[in-house]
Amino acid sequence: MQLQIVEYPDKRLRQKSKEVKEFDENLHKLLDAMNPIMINTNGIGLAAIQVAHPIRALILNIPDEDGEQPPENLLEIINPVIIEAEGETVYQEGCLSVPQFYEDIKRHEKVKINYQDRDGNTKSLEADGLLAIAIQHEMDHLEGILFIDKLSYARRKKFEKEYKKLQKERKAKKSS
Ligand code: Y12
Ligand code: CO
Repeated sequence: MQLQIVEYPDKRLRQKSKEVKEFDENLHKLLDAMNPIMINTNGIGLAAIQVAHPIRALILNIPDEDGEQPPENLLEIINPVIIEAEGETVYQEGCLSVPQFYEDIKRHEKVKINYQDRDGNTKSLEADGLLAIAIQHEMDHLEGILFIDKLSYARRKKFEKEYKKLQKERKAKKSS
């Protein structure tokens, strides 16, 4: 399956993703294809909508203390729901759909989620640290929300200006 990352300001990122009801080969093929894209682009999290599949599925692989992302650490999270959230933390986030931009974003420090695995089994996960932040970032994608939506008005304006310039430069580079 050939997948490409959808980049801001593509409107497809603003869709609300649909609940996964079929835990079949199509879902498995999509999840299997998402993993190499995430790893090869130095990502730690990727929602299906970022590869143009608006379903409530996301993958995460938080680097270990050596910066490695072994396949056994891969988390596949389907139809997640946050059932508990506490605390506050700020972390500099980035997103594969908003290349070359990083910004401090406030999130809950800890979350507990219920979700399903690729076979539809119900699971529960308590997360803190970077995992909790990444879960919240990826779950926002399922609602069509991007981390840049959380910036102040002034910061967002600055971002739009900088991002347009970057996009122009990237386009010029590609066509040269
Ligand atoms: C903290 C940090 C990130 C998240 C959400 C998941 N975000 C990512 O995985 C972002 C990855 C990313 C990777 C990049 O590197 C390449 O594309 C090669 C990158 O660099 C550029 O765009 C040039 C930007 C972002 C949650 C919490
Ligand atoms: Co993202």
